[in-house]
Amino acid sequence: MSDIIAFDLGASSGRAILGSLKDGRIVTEELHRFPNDPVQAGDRLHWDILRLYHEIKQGLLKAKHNGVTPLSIGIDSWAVDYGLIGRDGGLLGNPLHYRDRSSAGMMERLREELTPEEIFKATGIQFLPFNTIYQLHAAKLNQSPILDSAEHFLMIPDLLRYFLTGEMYNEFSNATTTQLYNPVKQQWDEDLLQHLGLPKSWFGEVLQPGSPAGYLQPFVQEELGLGAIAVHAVAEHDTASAVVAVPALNRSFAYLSCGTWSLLGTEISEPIITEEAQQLNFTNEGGFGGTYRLLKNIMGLWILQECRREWERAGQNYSFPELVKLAGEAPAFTAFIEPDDPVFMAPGDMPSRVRDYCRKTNQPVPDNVGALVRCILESLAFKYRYVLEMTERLSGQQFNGLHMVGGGIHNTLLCQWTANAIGKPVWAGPAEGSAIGNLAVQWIARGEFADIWEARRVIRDSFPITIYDPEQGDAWYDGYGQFLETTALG
Ligand code: ADP
Ligand code: LRH
Repeated sequence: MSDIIAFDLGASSGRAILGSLKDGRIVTEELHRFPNDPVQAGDRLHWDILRLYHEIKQGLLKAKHNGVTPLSIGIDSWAVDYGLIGRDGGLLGNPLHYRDRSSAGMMERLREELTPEEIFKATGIQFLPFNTIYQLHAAKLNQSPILDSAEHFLMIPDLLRYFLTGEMYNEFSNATTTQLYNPVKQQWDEDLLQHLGLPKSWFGEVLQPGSPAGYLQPFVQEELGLGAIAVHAVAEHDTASAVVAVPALNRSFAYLSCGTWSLLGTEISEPIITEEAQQLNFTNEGGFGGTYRLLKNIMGLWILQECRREWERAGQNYSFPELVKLAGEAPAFTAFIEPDDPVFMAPGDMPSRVRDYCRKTNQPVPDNVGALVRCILESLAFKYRYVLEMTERLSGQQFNGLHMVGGGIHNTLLCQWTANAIGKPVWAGPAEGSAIGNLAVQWIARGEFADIWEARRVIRDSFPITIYDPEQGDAWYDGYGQFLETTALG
């Protein structure tokens, strides 16, 4: 009996995946999948946290109806976002979405008081305008009334785990993404908290991934008709879980976790907190077993998701496979964008923003859906090469290929174009990386796997990996030059 459940909440959708071990292999079954639709209310963009909690309970009920009693469950989600708990134990307000506009400009505001060197030295975390530190600074400056009643700070999976168990803990991998955690001192950075005027008492005990984190509390047991199921803190940052699931055979590997965001980097054993890392705006996010993820965020398939949403609003419905097909039929290398231009960060009319970018950079303006999608996907593939080369420089390693995990690997054109752009093979799989990494950490905690390397070997044997060898080398080499020039990255 090895049945356990991973709840994996991405920025675009969530799922409950049942995992079991049979004959030395992992077998997974999708119990439940649900959209994760943010809610704009007035001028605020929120996550629908109670809906997400409802969906987790639906997942548990579906397991029960299938006759499964899991031995353990774990939750992972996107990073940086949080909720505050008041003195009565209740959630204060609805957690904001990291794309909410209230944190815009806050990184710059805080830099007037603390230098980037000070913040990076304390945390090793990349400067992203929506990091928790800037969200909390915004709440302070806007005199958010919930700060007055708050007693505890919980990140999204901490919060959902708390709803299930009644116990409050902060999990390590997610805690590091706040840019408030000091990986050298291995604790919340008291100087930063003090500077921001945030009480230290809000920030609780930090659990390592793989730690026991309680049991379903009696209310939940009664409501769902279930017993006291064990809950584990897994690598609760979805990217941390995704990297656990990279089926690498040796310690030196590069990965691309490809979903709403594209996270490209390598796994290291000590954070690299140097001037060069700061200059290149790399991050050192905490992982399983004391590892760190040296990586950079790339805007990713978010741009395509938003295009699709905009076309849908205009009454044109395209599935992702249809969009990929149209891109494949469009002419190559006609226009590029810099995917990480801040103009692509906020939700909105993405096709117009892509066209405006091309117009402003004196490129042909993509005038149909296929051309526009091709422009986005080729630009992403080239940006992957750019960041892979930076990762090699910074980590002092040479990679002979790139592992891709996440829903983005269903986009076979993107996988092939990434191989073409980097001039090295892409090994794609598994698509449900975060959920599988979540399961793996629970099995390690339960003693089913000796360590992460055994888990990775079993993952490699259990899920198909598609190999994309680079093609059309000369054309993609020239295309990269064109990309660097038009995006001013060169
Ligand atoms: P997240 O966890 O961030 O919500 P996922 O890892 O689920 O994201 O990946 C979602 C993305 O994967 C979508 O935005 C889409 O671009 C891509 N994708 C998913 N399925 C397909 C498909 N069948 N064909 C092409 N792309 C796909
Ligand atoms: C990917 C992710 C990423 C964070 C972002 C907020 O889902 O967790 O690692 O930077 O969401």
